[in-house]
Amino acid sequence: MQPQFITIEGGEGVGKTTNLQLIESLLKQNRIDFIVTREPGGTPFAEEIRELLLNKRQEAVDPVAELLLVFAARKQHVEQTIKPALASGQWVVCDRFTDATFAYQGGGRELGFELIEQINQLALAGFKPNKTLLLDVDPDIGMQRAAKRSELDRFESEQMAFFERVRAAYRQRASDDAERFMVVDAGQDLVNVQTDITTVFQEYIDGVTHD
Ligand code: Z5A
Repeated sequence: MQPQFITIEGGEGVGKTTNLQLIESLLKQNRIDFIVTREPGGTPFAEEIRELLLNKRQEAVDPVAELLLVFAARKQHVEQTIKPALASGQWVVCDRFTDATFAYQGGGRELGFELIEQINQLALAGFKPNKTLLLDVDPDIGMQRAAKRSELDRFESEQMAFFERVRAAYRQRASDDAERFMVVDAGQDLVNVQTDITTVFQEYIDGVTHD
């Protein structure tokens, strides 16, 4: 069985953190050895870049400068954490990856997909997840959830139009690569969201492990 690289994506307050725990328990039930990691971050160096990206600051951050920092962190993470884990036979579950860059920098910051694809090829040469769970929710609902949870970071402090563009870009990615994406309606009650995730995720695990 080929170790799988799985990512979880979605806008603010979609419930990635909440549902990661469910995914971890499904993998354990299926006796799969795995690590959980996140982006931006996943190594000490990349976690420092995460701080730079998320901290609120007076200075306006140029969108391309932000994009290059995201990929600097990602390259380090892929080489130091993700590829070694996969090579040792472990599955990797990652909270956000390159689809987030298409959504936030491509959509939210309006840099478009082409520039991101070019840098993606340069940095990662086509390396991408085997499966991606996209939790999709209306940004109004997501932001209400995120605001209840903690102080808003630099991204969460954006205007609603930014989050609408992020959502549209994620949905575009999902329709462009429908085989890789599992899309779940995360606007439902948590019980129903988790029922849907369990169904699609178990089906996916069965497909991979019974090949
Ligand atoms: N970023 C970027 O710009 N470009 C990139 O390439 C990458 C990232 C990789 C950090 O991400 C930021 O980096 C991110 C984009 C940018 N923007 N921001 N901010 P992050 O993943 O660390 O941050 P986040 O999006 O804020 O994720 P989070 O803090 O982990 O939130 P979440 O996982 O989506 O939600 P949650 O904490 O699980 O749930 C939020 C609350 O809602 C919580 O109280 C839950 O109990 C509740 N909840 C969850 N599901 C439900 C349902 N179904 N019903 C009701 N309530 C619910």
